Amino acid sequence: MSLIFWQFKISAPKLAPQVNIYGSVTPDMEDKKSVLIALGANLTFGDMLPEETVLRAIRGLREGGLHLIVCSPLYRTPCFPAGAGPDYVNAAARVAAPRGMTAADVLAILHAVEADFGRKRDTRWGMRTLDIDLLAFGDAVLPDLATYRHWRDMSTEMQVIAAPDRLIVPHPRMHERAFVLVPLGVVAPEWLHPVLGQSVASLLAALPAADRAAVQEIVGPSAE
Ligand code: A4P
Ligand code: MG
Repeated sequence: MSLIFWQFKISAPKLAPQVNIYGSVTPDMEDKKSVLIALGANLTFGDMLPEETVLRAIRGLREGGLHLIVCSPLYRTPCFPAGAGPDYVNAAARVAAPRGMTAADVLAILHAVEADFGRKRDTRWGMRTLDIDLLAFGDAVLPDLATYRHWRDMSTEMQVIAAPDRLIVPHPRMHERAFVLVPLGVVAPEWLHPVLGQSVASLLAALPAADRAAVQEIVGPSAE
């Protein structure tokens, strides 16, 4: 446990943003694409607190075959929609995928890690022990621009009841959420949204200041 927190502390932005904390990307890894991942949890899994679940899930990404390039600190964030449950713990990671791995392959790894941490899909936007979303797979727009726009432009009322039956990339709501963009701003501030044409840093700056301020970094215990 302390080792995981140590890794988390090393990756904290004040110390060393964009540091490759897990060694070099090997030649069989595709390093050019930004594969960006968001993690969130707001329910305990057994006696495991959401903080620990998220940290262990980040390690699970590696065990699933992804190479972790950098991860953000953990953040405590108010539940969206407001009042629908306890605060969340959120984080983001930038990973490299082995050459030839598709976005669907990456999503399958994310789902396997979610399952390891007791994820159940009962309610859309419901409370969860762990949610891992594929935010971006380089500059891919999947399955196509029209389908991406359909999900992005859906009314909030429809979003609550309708879940996509296929992978949509970039994640259709990533650009409007401080709980996604604040952690992502640490690991990939310059990534350009392939449809909106804006960087993570500029999407983040466009959010209401109150939304950004509500995302609070969690300071882990020291490694000593
Ligand atoms: N799916 C399609 N595209 C993707 C993608 N890019 N990444 C599919 C991940 N999954 C994708 O997802 C529903 C279906 O979308 C799945 O079949 C998946 O294969 P889900 O994870 O089962 O359901 P969900 O988590 O309710 O949907 P989603 O889209 O992940 O929800 P959101 O929009 O991420 O909202 N408040 C705070 N503070 N922090 C949070 O992290 N998260 C949510 C979930 C709500 N409120 C929150 C947070
Ligand atoms: Mg999800």
